[in-house]
Amino acid sequence: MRTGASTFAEGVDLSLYIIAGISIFFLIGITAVMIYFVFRYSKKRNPKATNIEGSNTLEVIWTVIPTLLVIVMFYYGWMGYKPMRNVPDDAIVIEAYGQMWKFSFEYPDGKVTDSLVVPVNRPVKLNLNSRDVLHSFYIPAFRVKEDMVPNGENYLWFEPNLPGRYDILCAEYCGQLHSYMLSSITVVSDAEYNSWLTSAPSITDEHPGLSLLKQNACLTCHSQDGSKIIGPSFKGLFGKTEIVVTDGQEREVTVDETYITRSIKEPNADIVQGYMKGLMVSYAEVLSDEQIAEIIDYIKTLE
Ligand SMILES: [Cu+2]
Repeated sequence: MRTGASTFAEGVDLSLYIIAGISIFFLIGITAVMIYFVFRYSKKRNPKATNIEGSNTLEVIWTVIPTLLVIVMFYYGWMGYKPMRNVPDDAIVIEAYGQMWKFSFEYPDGKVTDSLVVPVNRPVKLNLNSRDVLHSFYIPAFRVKEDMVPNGENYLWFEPNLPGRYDILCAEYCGQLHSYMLSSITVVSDAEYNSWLTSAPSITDEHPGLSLLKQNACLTCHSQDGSKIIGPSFKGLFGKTEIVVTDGQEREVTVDETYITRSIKEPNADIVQGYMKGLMVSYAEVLSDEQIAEIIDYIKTLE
């Protein structure tokens, strides 16, 4: 039976089936014996309680058998896990970044993307980085999951063996929009991979302001098409008149450079009517003034 889409799938699934099998066997066995005892030794059938003295034979049996079983579970678990920590030397190395709330990837040639494309039957190593809090990088179809630790180093690798498109998820609750942390990995032939590498646009070919919005996951909360997500849309924002709440007082502002800059650096100073306070953190330390200028320049184009 074919399971999963990487060379790890077989080992991981085998250990899952063995552990689940043993657990189900004991769940059914223990429940059955328990129900039998309830009837067989009820007060009606067994009015006088029996005093049972110890039994060495039984003690040995229920010590030795479970010990052997947990050793079996450990063995298969270990055999499934061990190859995951030994990266082949010829693996393609890609930097993977997690941040609230998106993933991004940097290929060896500097190409930056928000989803992965990899060739089939080739080992791929991902260096896992976090730009803010703990995230967990999870590709269910490949049976791999590892934490992305801020200021820490971690990695995972896999060898996809079935072309297709698979989900990438964050498996560690990382804040309000954790469930928006979705990406995908597409497994293609060697030839398709090479042409994708050279032809598909990198995020770096875009307007630098848009790249910054993507890299900093701004677009998770601010749409570009006028739809309302968590924060106001960027569409038609520049030059617009907004009613904002400042220190509990409503006031009217015209969206200009100063207003956008302040909203990026002190997002909770002015809250646009109809939106919630406290959902955005300050980007004063993250974005330089030049970068903020690029973003504003890009927002101006969204009429
Ligand atoms: Cu996350």
